[in-house]
Amino acid sequence: MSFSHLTDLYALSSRGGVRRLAAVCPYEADALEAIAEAHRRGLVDARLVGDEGRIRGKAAELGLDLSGCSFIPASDDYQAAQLAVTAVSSGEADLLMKGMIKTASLLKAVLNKEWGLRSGALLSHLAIVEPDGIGRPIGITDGGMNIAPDLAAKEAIIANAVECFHQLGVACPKVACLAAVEVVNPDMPATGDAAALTAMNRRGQISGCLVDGPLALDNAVDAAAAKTKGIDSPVAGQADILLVPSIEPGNMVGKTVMFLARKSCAGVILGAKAPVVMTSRFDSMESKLLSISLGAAIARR
Ligand code: COD
Repeated sequence: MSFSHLTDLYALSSRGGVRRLAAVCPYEADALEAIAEAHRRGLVDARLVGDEGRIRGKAAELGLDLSGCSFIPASDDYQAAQLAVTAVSSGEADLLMKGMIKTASLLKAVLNKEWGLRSGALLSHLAIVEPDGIGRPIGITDGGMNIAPDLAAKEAIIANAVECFHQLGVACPKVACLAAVEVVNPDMPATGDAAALTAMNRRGQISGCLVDGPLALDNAVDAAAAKTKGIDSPVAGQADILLVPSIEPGNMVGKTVMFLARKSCAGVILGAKAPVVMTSRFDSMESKLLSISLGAAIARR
């Protein structure tokens, strides 16, 4: 099964059986609908963690059948995060999902030293989109967790995204290190990091993928743009993964595809003991279902 389109995540997630999902504060309609649909499709068994009355009330309002889901009652967001994270770290659940709780609050619970999901690796966010005209899924990392990664953190962020693409069946993903230009400019630190990461890949320090940069967004994803600029690169025009210099451009590139081009997106935190499905309150039901599918596709039972 190849990963040629974002919707292939549905089939990829159904390999290897049902995964157990712990959802933190799933109070909004799209999240509950996505969980119910993932359950109906046999992708996940859901544990809904939070205010049980509020979850049941919302489900009744939406006419959703939650009879196959179990509940872990929690009195507030903090307790819900702790109970859900603990369910995953203790092996009772295979993946975590963010509902109506602040991103930073959930990530702090995930990073908790006693009961969190630290693995020893850097945790990072990966968003996968499929813009019109590109014809393949494109990963964007990290627009959701690491605020201003240094070179070592960027290496770890690439490793997480590459491992995820391997799990999805992409044997040697092409990683473009994005900047504003295609040459090293000492006044633009992202270009120096991109060149260093490229050299690290060529010397075998970063493996399992092809890395090149600095590349601007147009010539990273668009073969005609790369050709027009005369860029000789194994990645230009064919990138599967875009490494962004910091959280702001990463967040904006992902949200541009979602909110200006009106496309869906699958988002997940990688590098922890288990995947963390990360969606925003305003993401569509389809984005939430794709995100659950991505998490389930890479979760280990
Ligand atoms: N991977 C592994 N360990 C980490 C990571 C990481 N990415 N980040 C921090 N840690 C560890 C540190 O080593 C340390 O032991 C502990 O966690 C606390 O580190 P701090 O003090 O640097 O981090 P916090 O707790 O202040 O913040 C961590 C957050 C992830 C909450 C913070 O980086 C953050 O707010 N990121 C942005 C999240 C966000 O708002 N996203 C919105 C986009 S939708």
